Amino acid sequence: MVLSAVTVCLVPEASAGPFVFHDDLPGACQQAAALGFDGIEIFAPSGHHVDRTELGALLRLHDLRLAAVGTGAGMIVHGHSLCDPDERARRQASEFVKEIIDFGAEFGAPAIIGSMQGRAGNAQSREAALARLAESLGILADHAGSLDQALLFEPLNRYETDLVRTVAEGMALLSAVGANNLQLLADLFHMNIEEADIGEAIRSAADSIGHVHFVDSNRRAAGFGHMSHGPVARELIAAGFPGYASAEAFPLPDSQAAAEMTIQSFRKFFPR
Ligand code: LER
Ligand code: MN
Repeated sequence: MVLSAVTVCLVPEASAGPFVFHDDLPGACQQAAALGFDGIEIFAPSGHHVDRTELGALLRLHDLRLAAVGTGAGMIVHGHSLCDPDERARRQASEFVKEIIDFGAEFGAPAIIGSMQGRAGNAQSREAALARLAESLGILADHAGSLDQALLFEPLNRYETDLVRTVAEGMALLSAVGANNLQLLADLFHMNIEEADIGEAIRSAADSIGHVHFVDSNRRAAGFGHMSHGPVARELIAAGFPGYASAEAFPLPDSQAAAEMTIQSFRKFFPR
């Protein structure tokens, strides 16, 4: 069964980012639960920012699960990257991610590597950057595995990275790393830019997809753009996808309306 989730951003530097709820974790939990979401996905400043006792109490109170935790604050706030040519900087990036993996694991949730993949840029060749990224991911997947967790890797569109942009490139990276708990995150916004056929891309990698960012063509809530979610849902359902379709979308026209449109679309495309 496909599960529903909605994002909550707690990173001030990402206050204009594509997250449905911002700042107010108790309020977000209350609204998510009232709309019937199965879980929340948290974008946190670090692995130590959220009070774990308080989060546990909120999740229990609202019967929600923690779907996943983002690591992008490492890049946005600290400039960390898992392909940094400087070994010490790369290790710091890994340490930052490890702390978020530990935080998520306490609640049974995987961490997401998206922007932390970094860019080759002019500092190194794409091949060298991909080799460094693969090495970092191997270390982090082992760490997540030691806590019985998956690790999610997210291809991004061309305006955000020059490393891994498509599901096919993501599959190649997974093969290079060779860790069976490393899975792909399929963000429909990035796929809408990079894939020739989003449904086909999902079918080609269905067994390796562990999480979906459920969103529309314009990065607004699913239902507020022109994406055809039908083929996406068909492929996920046909594959028996057991993970979350998590709304990583702008809070437009506001958080409540974005969350409502998301759950309405979710119920339409993933009926129970
Ligand atoms: C960034 O565009 C994104 O989609 C996030 O999920 C990655 O951290
Ligand atoms: Mn995403």
